[in-house]
Amino acid sequence: MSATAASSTAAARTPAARVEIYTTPWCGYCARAKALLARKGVAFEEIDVELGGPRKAEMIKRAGGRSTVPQIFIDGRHIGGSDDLHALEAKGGLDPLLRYA
Ligand SMILES: N[C@@H](CCC(=O)N[C@@H](CS)C(=O)NCC(=O)O)C(=O)O
Repeated sequence: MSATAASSTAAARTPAARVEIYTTPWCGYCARAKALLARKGVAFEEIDVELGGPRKAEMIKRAGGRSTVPQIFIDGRHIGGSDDLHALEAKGGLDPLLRYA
């Protein structure tokens, strides 16, 4: 593959943004959100809130009261859940937030 072709695929680029995703292990929406990020070559920090506790409380506070998983943050900005992430991607709003190098 030429360098030009490689750089035209999202997976070949490296986003600079910090992506955090609060999840639980058996959550289909979480899997869907993580699959989208993985497809785009986005590294993310995953925070498992299955057991509740302070990280779950932190998630709800940061998400403005939303308690479903996943909750996704890019550079500290609340994106929402899996549907929100996919909607953002569909309208072309995700890549600018990811700050691809
Ligand atoms: N529309 C939401 C749905 C998320 C959702 O329903 N997550 C489930 C787990 S897969 C959940 O948190 N259920 C617990 C609850 O509804 O309180 C999204 O796209 O993220």
